[in-house]
This record gives sequence, structure tokens and C-alpha cells, in this order.
Amino acid sequence: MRFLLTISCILTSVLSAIVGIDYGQQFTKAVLLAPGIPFELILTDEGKRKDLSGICIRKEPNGGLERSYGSQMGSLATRFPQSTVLDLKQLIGKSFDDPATEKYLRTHFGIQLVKDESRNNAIKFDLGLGNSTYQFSVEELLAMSLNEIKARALADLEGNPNAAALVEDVAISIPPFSSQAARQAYLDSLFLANFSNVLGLVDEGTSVALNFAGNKKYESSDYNDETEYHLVYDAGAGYTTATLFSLTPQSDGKVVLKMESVGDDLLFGGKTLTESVYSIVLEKLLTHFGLESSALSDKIHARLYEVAEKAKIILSANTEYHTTLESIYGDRDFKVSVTRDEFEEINSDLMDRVTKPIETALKKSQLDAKDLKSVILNGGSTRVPFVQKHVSLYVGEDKISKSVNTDESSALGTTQMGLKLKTKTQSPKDIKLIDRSYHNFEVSTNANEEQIVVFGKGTEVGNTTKVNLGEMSDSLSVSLYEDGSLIKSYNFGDMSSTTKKLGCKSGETKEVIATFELNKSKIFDLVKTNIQCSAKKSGSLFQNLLKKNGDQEVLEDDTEGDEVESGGDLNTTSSDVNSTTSDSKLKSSKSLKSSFVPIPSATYPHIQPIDRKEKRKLLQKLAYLNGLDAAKVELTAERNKLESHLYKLRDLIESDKDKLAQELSTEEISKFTDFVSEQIEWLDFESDDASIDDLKEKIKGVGKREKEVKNYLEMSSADLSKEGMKKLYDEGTNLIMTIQSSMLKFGEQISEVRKKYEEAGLNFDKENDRIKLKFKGKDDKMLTFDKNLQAYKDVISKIGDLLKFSDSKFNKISKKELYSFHDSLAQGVAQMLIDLIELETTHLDRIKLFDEQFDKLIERQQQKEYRKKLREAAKEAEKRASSENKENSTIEVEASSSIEGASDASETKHEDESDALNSESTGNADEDDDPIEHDEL
Ligand SMILES: *[C@@H]1O[C@H](CO)[C@@H](O)[C@H](O)[C@H]1NC(C)=O
Ligand SMILES: *[C@@H]1O[C@H](CO)[C@@H](O)[C@H](O)[C@H]1NC(C)=O
Ligand SMILES: *[C@@H]1O[C@H](CO)[C@@H](O)[C@H](O)[C@H]1NC(C)=O
Ligand SMILES: *[C@@H]1O[C@H](CO)[C@@H](O)[C@H](O)[C@H]1NC(C)=O
Ligand SMILES: *[C@@H]1O[C@H](CO)[C@@H](O)[C@H](O)[C@H]1NC(C)=O
Ligand SMILES: CC(=O)N[C@H]1CO[C@H](CO)[C@@H](O)[C@@H]1O
Repeated sequence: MRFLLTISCILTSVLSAIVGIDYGQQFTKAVLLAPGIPFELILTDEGKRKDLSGICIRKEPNGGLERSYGSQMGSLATRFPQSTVLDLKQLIGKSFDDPATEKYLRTHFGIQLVKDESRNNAIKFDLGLGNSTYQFSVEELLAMSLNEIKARALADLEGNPNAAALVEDVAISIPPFSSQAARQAYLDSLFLANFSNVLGLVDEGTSVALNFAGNKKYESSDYNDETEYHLVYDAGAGYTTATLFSLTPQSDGKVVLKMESVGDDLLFGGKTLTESVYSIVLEKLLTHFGLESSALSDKIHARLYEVAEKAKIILSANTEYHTTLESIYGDRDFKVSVTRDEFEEINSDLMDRVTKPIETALKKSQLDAKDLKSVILNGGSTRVPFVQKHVSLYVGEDKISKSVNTDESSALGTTQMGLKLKTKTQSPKDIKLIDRSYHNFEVSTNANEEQIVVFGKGTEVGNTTKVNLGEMSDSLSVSLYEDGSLIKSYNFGDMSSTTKKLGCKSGETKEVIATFELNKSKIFDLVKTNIQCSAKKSGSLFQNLLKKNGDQEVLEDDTEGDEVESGGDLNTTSSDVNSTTSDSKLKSSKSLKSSFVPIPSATYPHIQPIDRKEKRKLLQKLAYLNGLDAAKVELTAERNKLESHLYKLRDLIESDKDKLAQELSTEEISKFTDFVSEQIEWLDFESDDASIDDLKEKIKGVGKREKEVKNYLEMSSADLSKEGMKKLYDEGTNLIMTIQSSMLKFGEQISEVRKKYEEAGLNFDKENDRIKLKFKGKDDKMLTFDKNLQAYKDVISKIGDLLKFSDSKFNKISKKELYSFHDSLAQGVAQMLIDLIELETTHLDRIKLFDEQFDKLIERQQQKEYRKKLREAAKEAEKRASSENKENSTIEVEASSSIEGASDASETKHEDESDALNSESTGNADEDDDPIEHDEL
């Protein structure tokens, strides 16, 4: 774990936590990194290390929404197919018209998707909530799941003393082939999930490679500049990728991790295998009951699908799978079995597809399977024996890496990447990651529809480049492409007024200079446009790709990673290098004029990203739903509280019914029992619409009854006879005496302190004022103490009056009234004891302060004397020096050192403290304090 050691140093500078998320089609894992929490899995509420990717949203009877996440959903997925969203990843960045949508609907029974026309046919889920505000976009649903992870991370951080409970930094791993639309959708979802600092998107192969490199141990002899190739084979639920990367431990001690190439099969994954089992099971069911597929409901399909999923997993380890589907059709059961032979038979045509991505990746880098040092298997489907077998056959059994816990390596690697992006530190031992583009990114303009490559395949990400888009015409539009297909267009419209203002000289041409970026999340965009006058006759358009020079901080390192595969796509004319680095330079050196043109909002051929205003709105909407959830949690807590109070009251009445019967009539008792049963009934059957306030009100009511019942119970055991009351009276009076003698003692102690001060010639009153100031907050307490004492004395004197009654008159006093005196006295005693303890503590604190201050003042006095002596000694020396003027100042040195020797180090320290004390006080304590006059020495 060399990597972990290295980062633990960096961690001290990371204040808030980083969350790295591996959002899989089927399962999600997330890792938390914070001071004191080094790379820990964020567990689910049930303590699991991974959670199902999914969400179920249903309407509650009172109109609210109930959202269940991941494994919390339990059987909801089969019971409420329309309300359950699974495999959402398939739809991220997809439009309603995409073939993926149709495919999704084919295997997700009961799901209703709708077109969001305001966003160019983006997808919304209609979960059957009966209100269009509650149709959710893919981004919103993803955001809810991500926000739930954030909530769990926050819960983990609470109670961690080293880190603030703050989770704003996030990185997420995504499929390497993700389109620009998908990447944007991930970013928007993270925003909606209320992570305020999105560190970046990490390609899945890259995250696993980073984790692999971080865990690899190198001996010093390994730093020999030799490159090894490794491959991540990642077969998840929905797709399969093979990511080829190289590791070069350099002689300078750095390890370079370079992403080389990717092969993928977007249609082959665990789901493909599940679907094949599903088709076996479906076929058997239809034959068994003699049915057509159309006769089956969505629920039956959903159950068959669930069985197919289980069978696929069981068949990884066993050769056969049996189950019985109870009441699957009407009330009829269905027994079914699937064998591994059947499974492998139906999948035999998939064999090639297992290894195709590896072949593609190797071919792109012109390597062979034998060049691979190891193959890292990742993703649930690599555990299917059928898949593992074919990969092993292709690359060789011995290449399969056994060293990594791959189930979590993507989440871990994503978090490591997050840390890299956040701290930007380049410690010498750090792994230098060179991540690259797997696509070509091109541009065209209205003036020239031919696409030219801005960033070719293999370009290192985090690059900014200026491109001369050629001579300006009256209007301008710029289109961006990914591998030839349009991503977005910027329509600048009529530019003639802008160009006119520029006022180029005759003979000069107006050219469009555009700055493009390929950022670390691999998003390609136009970031700046300028129009400039150019004296140079620009030959054919697009011949002039001006190389950037600013933006250096974006580029990690220019000297390495220059193996750009497709450098040939770019015809860079070096003549213009540095000519556009700064506009002012341009003007002065070449007398070129340049004008900055604001970039208009883009238009999209496919789905349109959520615009800013809408994002704000959606964030509010999700916050509103979170608020409802929080309120629901509180409501449940209040209900539980009410319930437990009610049962406690019931037990109280039941267990001591006899005692109560001594004080109360049967009717009076049943008034209480009826109250309890009414309330329990209300809670069970009528409280669905109850608000928190309703419940709080009820709890108060129950509490009042509880107190009454307790009073009656105590009344029955209290001694309320005249003798009993006399005893109580005597005890109460004794307490008053104790209090009074304590007060007296306190007073005496303070007098002693005063005496001590005065004898030492110190000002007691000044210190007293100062200390009083410190105890200012306690004045209120003193007031309440006086009030309590007065009330207590009143009760005592009232009881004293009662005791003066004749026996016959006393016996006529009702038990209830007597008990009320008894009760108030008991409470008064308790209160006075508490007050007395507090009073004593305060008093002792005060005495302590006086004593401490006394010692300090004495010390200061002594020091003053030392200094006086010192000055006298100095004067003495001076006198002697002037009389025997040949003498040097050696005597003075002697004098001062001897005096310093007398006052030891601890005293010097005390002096500092007392000075601090003085400055904290009003300041007038300094008036008689001599400053140390060094120049006198
Ligand atoms: C949909 O829900 C919102 C928010 O609860 C509400 O304001 C609106 O009236 C509802 N619309 C319909 C058609 O029920
Ligand atoms: C940045 O991109 C340009 C254009 O593709 C390329 O020429 C240049 O080498 C890249 N820089 C780095 C550091 O990769
Ligand atoms: C470009 O300018 C930078 C500094 O501004 C300089 O270091 C570099 O050598 C220049 N490159 C060329 C090709 O002139
Ligand atoms: C987002 O999170 C912050 C805390 O990190 C919280 O204060 C804020 O209320 C949240 N906003 C929304 C809209 O959920
Ligand atoms: C004074 O001190 C200096 C150096 O400390 C020494 O050289 C000298 O002899 C001393 N005495 C007189 C009288 O200057
Ligand atoms: C249009 C153009 O100039 N293309 C040239 C780009 O550079 C390659 C070699 O680097 C030439 O072969 C092309 O003719």
C-alpha cells in the first residue's frame, strides 16, 4: 500500500471529504476519503459494501412521495414495476429516439417513458405518480441516488473528530465510451445531487488502472524505464470494455501510467446472459401452460426476469438451477430448472463477443496478447465461468491477475483520481497519469463545412488549443463533432457590426481564432473566440492551426506523453506559434487588432443539457423532496414517542391498579384507561394525516395524564398523617438552617481572604470587582436562588400553619390538598439541594481565583523588588565606573547576571501569565507596574 502511505501526507491538507463513486448499471459502490478516514467504503444502511443501483418512487396516501433506494427496495421491484427504476445507466445521455430506449423498454416491463420535448426529446420516467411535476428526468433520478450516497457519507463523517461533516467533492467513474451528452448528463446529475465541487469524471478502465498502479510494489531496481502493458477487462451488467494501459517506472523515481487504447462491446454484458436465461425460462413456461407470450402480464415477466438473474448467478457455481414460481399464472405454480449445459448452449454464439474487446484494444495499440504482463478482471460478469474461461483461453491463464480486489477497485481508483484532481500535487513518488482521448474531436464552420480535427485520438486530456478558423464572413456558426457526428453548434449570427468595428487596414483580412478545450472529464468545447485583423494572407482555410501557449497550468507536463497517435491529423504551422499568446503583444508586434466575441448558447442535435435556470429549479425540487423525507423521519419519531408514552401509561395504570383504587373511584380510573385506549386507537387507525404538531400536542396530553397517575400513586404511599407532615416540616426547616449556615461560612471565608489581601498590602476590592465581572453570568442564578428559597420558605410556613390546627380540624383537610403540600415540599427540597450544590461550587471557584491571583500579585511584588535591586546595583556600578573611569562595564554584567540567577525560570513564566491576566482585566492594574527599562542596564 505504498500509495496509501504517500497520500496520508497529502491528506492533512485536504480539509473536506472526497467521495468517489462507481455507479454501475447493477451495483453501486462508493468510497469516502477524509482526514481520519482513509479510503473507506460507504456502507449501506444494512452494512453492505455495495448497493443495488436503483430507486423506487411511490405515492403515499397523503400525497407525498416515498422513495426507496437500492436494496431498501426489496420486493418493490416486482410488486410495482412501473414505479421502480433499474439499469438507469443504460439511458444516461440517451434521447427518447435512441435505439437504446427501445431496448430498455423491451426488458423493463411496466416502465413508462415519456419524451421531454423541451429538451429535444430527452427521456422522462412516468412512474405512475399521476402528476407531471413528478415525472423525472434521467438526471434527476440519478441525482437522487447520488444524493443518497452523499447523505450516507455525511452520516459516516458525523462523529469523526478529524474531519468536518462536509461532503462537497466528488468524482465518478463512467464508461470510457461515454458520449459528450452522457458526460454532460453525469455532470448535471452530480450538480443536482448537491455536490458543489465536481472534481471530474473518470473512465472506468482508468480508475481500475490507477488503483492497480497505486497498489503495485516496486523495488528500487524496477525503476529502469521499461514499459509493461496491462489490460483491464471489465464486464459489467450492460457492456464490456477492455482498457489497455502501460506502466513505466522511470529512473527518476516516477511511475508513468499511460492509458493506451480501449475496445468495447456496448451490447454484451451480464444482462445479455440474463436475457438468454430469461428466454429459456419463458419458453418453458409458455410450453408448460400452453400460452402465448402476450398472455403474460408485466408482473409475470418481471418475476421471470428475476428468476433468470438468480439462475445466471447460481449457474456460475453449480451445474443446475431449480426453483418453483408460486401462483405464477392465476393460482398455478410453475417448477422450472435450467442446466449449465443449456446456458452454455444458448450462449455459444456469444463466445467471440467475450474476447472481441480485448482484441480491439490490442489491435489499436499494435500489440499482441503475449505483450501483456497481466489482465485485471473487473465487473460482476467476469465471475461467470463462461466468461472467465474464454478470457483465460485468449490471453493465457497465467496472465489473469489475482492480486486486486477488483470489486471495489474502480470506486477506490475513482477516489484516488479525485484526490489527484483536488490537490494537484506532484510528489516525486506520485503516479503520473497520462489519460488520453479515444475519439477524434472535429470542428467545422458555416464558411467551411469540411471538418478538421482539433483534438485527435490519443491527445492527452486537459489540453487547450487555438485554431484559426479562417477568414470571417458576415455570419458565423461553429459546429463541434465527435468522430464525425455532430455534438453541438454555436450560432453567432450576423457578425458584420462586430467586424466593422474592428477596422482592419486595407490588405488585412479578418480571421476567426477559436480556443478549444478537451478537459480532464474529456468534454470537448469551444471556450473562447476572437476576431482579428491579419496582415498575412491566409492561404486555404484551416491550414493554420495556431498552437496554444497560455493555459500552461492546464497541461500537466509537456515533455512526456508525446506519442500522440494521430498527430498526423493536425497540420500545425509553426510560423504562428506564440503570435497569439496575448492580444496586447499582437497589437504591438504585428499591429494586429483583435476583438473578443462572446459565445452564444449552443444548439444540440440530440438531447439538450438541462439549462442553468432549470437546474436551479430542479435542485430546489429535490431539496423539497429531501425536506419531505426528513419531515417524515421526524414524524415517525414522534409517532414512536407517542406510542411508547401511551404504553408506558397503560402499564403504569395496570400494574398498580390496587394502589390507584385507594385514591380513586372505579369511574375515575376508567377515565384514565379509556383515555389510553382512545389514543391508541387514534394512533393505529386515524393518525395518517396527523402533523408533527398534532402528535406533539398528543404527547403533551399523555404526559399530563402520566404525571397525574404518578401523583395518585405517590399519594397512596405518602405519609399524610399529622405526624408524617410534622416530620416533613422538621426536615424542611433543617434544610433552611443548613443553607443559612453555609451562606454564613461562605461569607466568613471571603472575609479571611480580604484580611489576607490587606495584610499583604494588596487591593482586595479591585480584585473583587474583577472576579465579579467573571461571574457575571451567575448573577441570574443568584436571583433564581433567592426566588426559589423564598418559595420554599413559603411552603414551609404554610405547612407550619397547618400543623397549628387542632387534630380534628387537621383531619378534615382533604388528602389531595395535603398531598399537594407534601409534593411541593418534596420538590422544593430537591430544588434547594441542587441550588445549594451550585452555590457552593461557585463559591469555591471564587475562592480559588482569589488565591491564585494572590500568589501572582505577591510574585509580581517580589519581582518589582528584584528590579529595584537591579537598578540600584547598576547605579552603584555606574558610580564606580565614573570614579575609576578606566574600568570596563564588566561589573554591570556581573551584577545583572547575579540577579537573574536569583529569579528562576519558573518565576519568569509566571510573570508572563500575570501580564496576560492584567491585559485581560480593565487595564488599570498596570498603573503601578514598572516597565522593564533595559536601557538603564
Ligand atoms: C402536481 O403536484 C404539484 C406539487 O405537489 C401541485 O402543485 C400540482 O397542483 C399538482 N398538479 C396536478 C395536476 O395534480
Ligand atoms: C494539445 O493538443 C494539440 C492539438 O491536438 C496537440 O498538438 C498538442 O500536442 C497537445 N498537447 C499535449 C500536451 O498533449
Ligand atoms: C513562446 O513563448 C515562450 C514564452 O512566452 C517562450 O518560452 C517560447 O520559447 C516561445 N516559443 C517559440 C517557438 O517562440
Ligand atoms: C446542499 O447541501 C448543503 C450542505 O452541503 C445544504 O446546506 C443545502 O441546503 C443543500 N441544498 C439543497 C438544494 O439541497
Ligand atoms: C575593557 O574590555 C576590553 C575588552 O573586553 C579589554 O580589552 C580591556 O582590557 C578592558 N579594560 C580596559 C581598562 O579597557
Ligand atoms: C492539407 C495539408 O497540408 N496536409 C498535409 C499535412 O501534413 C502531412 C504530413 O505531415 C502532409 O502529407 C499533408 O499533405
